[in-house]
This record gives sequence, structure tokens and C-alpha cells, in this order.
Amino acid sequence: MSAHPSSNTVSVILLAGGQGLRMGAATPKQFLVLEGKPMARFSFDIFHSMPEVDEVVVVCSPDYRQLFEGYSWPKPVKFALPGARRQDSVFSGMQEVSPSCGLVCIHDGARPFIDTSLVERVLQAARQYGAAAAGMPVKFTVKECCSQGFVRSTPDRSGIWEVQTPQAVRLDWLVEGFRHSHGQGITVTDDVSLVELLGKEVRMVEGAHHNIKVTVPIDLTIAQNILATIKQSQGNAS
Ligand code: 30A
Repeated sequence: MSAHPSSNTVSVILLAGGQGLRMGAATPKQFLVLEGKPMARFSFDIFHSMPEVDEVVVVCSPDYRQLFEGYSWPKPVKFALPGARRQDSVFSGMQEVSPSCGLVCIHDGARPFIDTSLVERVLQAARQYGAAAAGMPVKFTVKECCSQGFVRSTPDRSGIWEVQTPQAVRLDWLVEGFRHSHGQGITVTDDVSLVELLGKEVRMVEGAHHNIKVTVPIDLTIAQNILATIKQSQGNAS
């Protein structure tokens, strides 16, 4: 097995380029404020607290860079411009990562509730297997429907996982994946297909139910509840 990356260093690409249209708000969802802190700063701060992480590349509109500037962070912070599709934003962030990094860890800024242990487990799996993603086994029934909206089948959901972030991959695999997809003009439609296209295996790592992606207005209420619950359990532990 030659899945081991040549370098142990980790660059994080924090995706925070969304426009916020689905939330019906002027502020993009990843910058809505939770208990005084813009959402994308929750995961940003977690990455800065981890010795395994060497730098953070924030993919966001220049209008929001100030949320990450003017502080003395423990690690270098770089910026990249968002692209039209998610994969374009990942590609844009990839241009800024240190070429000597072994692993790239991609995280969605609208997922504020990661902890160091989840990031560590994803990084560890990516070190071992080359690519890894957080996810959860789906706990609901899934239906396959025809274009008119009638149920055609009920797929067996055992073995079906919902993908979350963080995801981590060897830089050389990510570069190769983009060379491959750009060369063939492919739009990858799901979160793992770029690396899968290369015929590489992606290891799933069990994430957490509270690792939600804030997408629609009700998610903000859910996020406030999760944050209160996390704080309560931290209070109990100390
Ligand atoms: Cl980070 C996308 C997309 O952004 C994408 O739409 N794909 C990928 O294969 C990766 C790399 C990766 C996959 C699985 C586990 C870790 C990293 C990323 N984004 N495919 C489509």
C-alpha cells in the first residue's frame, strides 16, 4: 500500500464563499452570528487550536476577509476567491495551499460544530488510506422516484451514508483529480466523486448528528440549540 502522503503537514481549505440566497437573508449563512461569533469562525478557531494543522486557507468573498484578519492567529491564514461550483472553490483554495503539504482538509464554513477529535479521526484515516470523509449512516427511508414524482423503488439504505465535512485527501490525489476532471470537462456532482473518479478509495469516518450544515432558516434555531447543549455539557465536565 502506498497511500501514505509524503509529508505530514496539513492545510485546511475552509469553504465560506456561499451567497446566502437560500436563507432569504442578506448575510450568507456561514457568517450569521451565533452567540456573538460569525459561524465560520467556530470551525476556523478549532483548526487553529490543533497542532496537526499548519495553515488555513479561507475561500470567501473579499468583503468578509476582515472577519479573519487583524488577529494574531497561531498559524498562517491565506485567502482565495470562491468559484461558481463547490469544486471550483476547492480548486481555488488548492492554489493557495503550501505545495509541500501532505494532506488537504476541506471543511464547510456552514458546519460550525466540529470538534478536534472528529478532525483528528478524519486526518488519521486520510493519512492511512489517502482520502477520508466524515459522514453518518442514513437513519431515514430513502425513495427513488420517477420524474413525475411517483415512487419507483425503496433502495436498501444499509450501507448508505450521508457525507459531511471535514474531508481530507492527499494533495497529490486532489491535484490529479482536478487534472483528470478538467481534462475531460467533468462536473462532479457529489462530494466525493473527484477522488472516486481516479479509482481511489475513500474511507468514511463516523461524524456526528450535531455536525449539521446550516442551510435553511430553521437550521439557525437548531444551531442555537446545539450550541447551548454543547456549552452545557462543557460546563458539566469542568
Ligand atoms: Cl474536497 C467535489 C466537489 O467539491 C469534491 O464538488 N470532490 C472530491 O473528491 C473532493 C476530495 C475528497 C473526496 C473524498 C474525501 C476527501 C476528499 C473534494 N471535493 N468531488 C467533488
